[in-house]
Amino acid sequence: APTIQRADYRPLSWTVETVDLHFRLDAEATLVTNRMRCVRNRDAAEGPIRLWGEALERVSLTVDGAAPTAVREADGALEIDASGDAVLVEVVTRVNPRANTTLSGLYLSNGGFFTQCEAEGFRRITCFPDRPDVMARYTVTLEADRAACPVLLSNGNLVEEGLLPEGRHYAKWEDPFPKPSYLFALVAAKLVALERRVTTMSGREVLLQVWVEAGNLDRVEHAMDSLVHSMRWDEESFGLELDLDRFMIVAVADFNMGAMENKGLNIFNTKFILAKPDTATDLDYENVESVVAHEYFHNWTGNRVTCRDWFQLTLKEGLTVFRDQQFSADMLARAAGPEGAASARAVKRIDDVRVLRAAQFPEDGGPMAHPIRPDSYQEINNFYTATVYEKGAEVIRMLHTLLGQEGFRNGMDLYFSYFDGQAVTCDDFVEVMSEANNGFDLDQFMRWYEQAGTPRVKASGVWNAADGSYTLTLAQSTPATPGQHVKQPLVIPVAVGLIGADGRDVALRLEGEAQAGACTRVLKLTEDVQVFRFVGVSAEPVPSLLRGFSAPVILELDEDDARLAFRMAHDADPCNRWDAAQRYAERVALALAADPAAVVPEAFVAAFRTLLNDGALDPAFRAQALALPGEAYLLERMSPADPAALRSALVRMMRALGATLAADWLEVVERLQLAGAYRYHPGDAGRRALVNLALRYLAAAGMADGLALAEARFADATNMTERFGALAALVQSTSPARAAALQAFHDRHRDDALVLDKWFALQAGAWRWGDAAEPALARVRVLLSDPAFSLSNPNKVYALLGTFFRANPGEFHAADGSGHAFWVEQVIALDARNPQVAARMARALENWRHFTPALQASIRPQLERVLAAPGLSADVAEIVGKALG
Ligand code: BAL
Ligand code: ZN
Repeated sequence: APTIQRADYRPLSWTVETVDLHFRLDAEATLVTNRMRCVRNRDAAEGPIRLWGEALERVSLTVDGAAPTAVREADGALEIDASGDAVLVEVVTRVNPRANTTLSGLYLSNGGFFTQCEAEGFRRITCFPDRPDVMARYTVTLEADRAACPVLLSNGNLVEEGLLPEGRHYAKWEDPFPKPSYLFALVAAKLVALERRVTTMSGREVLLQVWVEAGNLDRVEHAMDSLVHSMRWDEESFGLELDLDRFMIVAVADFNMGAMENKGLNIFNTKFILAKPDTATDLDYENVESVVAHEYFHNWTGNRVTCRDWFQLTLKEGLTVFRDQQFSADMLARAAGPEGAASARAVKRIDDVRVLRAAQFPEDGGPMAHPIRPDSYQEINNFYTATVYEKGAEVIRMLHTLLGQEGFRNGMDLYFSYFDGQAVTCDDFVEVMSEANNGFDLDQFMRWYEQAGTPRVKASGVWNAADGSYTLTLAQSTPATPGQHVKQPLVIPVAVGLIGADGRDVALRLEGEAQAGACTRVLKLTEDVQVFRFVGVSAEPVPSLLRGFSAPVILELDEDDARLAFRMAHDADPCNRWDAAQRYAERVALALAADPAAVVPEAFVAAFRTLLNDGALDPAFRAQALALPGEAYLLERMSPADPAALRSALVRMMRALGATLAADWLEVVERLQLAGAYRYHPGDAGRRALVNLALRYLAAAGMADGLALAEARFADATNMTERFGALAALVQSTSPARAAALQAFHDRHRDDALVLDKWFALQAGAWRWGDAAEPALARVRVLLSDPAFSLSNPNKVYALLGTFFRANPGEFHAADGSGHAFWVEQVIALDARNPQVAARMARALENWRHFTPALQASIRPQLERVLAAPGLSADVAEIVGKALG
């Protein structure tokens, strides 16, 4: 596929003012009549009207009612010569929703019609200048069989509905706001809604609806609450109000992404809507809340102000992820109450950092490395990445840190006042942030948008007893990434604290300052190397750097084990306290991986025990700090990456920590186990998380008491968090109860697709705990033929194959290459149905060059096989081509 360059952006010669769409919905032959008023763009070079179309049959095309005089096909688009300043183009297309297995464009799910248009799905429905800089007003008429599709929805307001002959009916919708085509949506299905009426900050009454299949109506309350909370939060935090009279969310079981922010008609993967205690875990509840918020927040950051082109994706995604992270932190803090608020925020921050390290750091270190604002792509669907989203959010967070809460808010206000209703760029955003803050210099900061790769900050500190000074030297560098060999220094906010021997923070005073100030301060690293001198430091301090993970960098600091243990016990910054535990665990894991005879050091177990038994610490925090670092992250830190050796190390660590601390873990279970009805609350969730972790360690170590507890808890659990936690502990052990528990879980939830996803994922992710244990691949192959499994449903694919490929490296990279051969089979089978999903699975091997020579030798021919497969999609070709490139 051709490579598209950011630098090649040109405005279109013709844009669209209004679109009048008529759908005659039919499962195999839907007729789409599109009447659009095209207007000449005076700001662009002269040229033809350009309309993209894909996977559709063009039935007719007229311009001002007549056959156009000149029509050509060029670069996949129709080019129509037109004269004057405005013309009416009518194009009629026929599409086949049933045959559309890509889930992009118009497709069927369980007999209903749904759409997904971001990024380029609208062109699979009708011919259109399908780019985000074409913002038009839409009127949509849907016509369908009344019995099969009693509910007909589209963007905006319902203006008309009625009956038609032959059992059909119609509905007409009007969206008052101009929007890009990627925000178009329709739903025609058999659904029911939970409704709520709320009043916005300006006193308007609005109707909120969450639409689901009738059998799911008992699990939408939490999504509705989340929506109401999101609305309030955006009003209070940013002064942003819902701008429509009606806001709809629809849940669908077949969906490529998590959810989609279509104007006034969000469409969601059921996974991020449906939640009730018996079927959803605390994590599911949390995810529902944050995804509902994310999509709702897009109404302003994405929809009212949108992206000029797809290279600007982080303009809306990074900003909206930042907003949903702030929202979740506020919600958790509020629920935790004044005493628990700080810890609840920290736990959320740690979660976000964990995701960034597990998903984004490896991306930044591999063949797909790209700046948050990429310079080129072959297939835009491949760029809905952890870099654009999560690192993008970190970049916004740094702006927030540099400008302060108020400065950031002023920038946001100015952003909306300048750009409401427009399609803009990341430069526009950063410039307005500067303008709203007295011209705050953000020129160098823009490099965060330009450079790929995770920067390293190397820190060293020297305490001088003679003059009581502490000199901190910070040096930054960013490794070369594909196509980008030379890197410039970035603006890196480094939040710093100095911990005294008593474990308390020292009040900081930089040389030249009159008096000491706060205990944490943000140093601005802008050069390759910079020296900061603190004075009035009477004893040698322990530095705590990058507090709150103040920048998306890798901090390199020489710390011995004793220092890490000290920070695990005393760092006042919870993020860094967690990080100290992670660093210590990483060190032990890598040492064990390098030496099969090595044992887990006693000092490490002791440091772990101190944290575990620190009753002053929030259980949620302890659960975070005592969980071993993720395998994906550790593999990235290992050179060469050896998944089998790492797995063996982690097994030994789990067993040692489980066995040596058995009494402590058992006490945790005893003390923290909850009775009473389930409620989704951060305090309760933290306790459940720590108890589940305790069971994991005990079961891994094969402790009889622990296994008995897990079995009992599995049998008696009154909610999914506990039931699934206990099941996971049993599955990750040699317990003979394992198989029966899996079967019981399956039987109990056999009709629940989302719960079965958990069942698939648990087995695909299982480690091998005994010599006799079945390899995960053998189990995955069996499950592929399970009647509940389907390659057509993305959730199933992510649960079974995604978990095996991405979350079970110790098994996937089996030395005999069986996992890699299986990967080829599955990627090719998926690609024929759904290239977006296939490409996500394909990414599981992109960092193959980090692996041992033996694994590289096993993987390379498999990548080559995929690349040579006939009819390979552009999506997978880009991933595999770059991996081999
Ligand atoms: N815009 C695609 C889904 C999301 O990021 O909200
Ligand atoms: Zn988004």
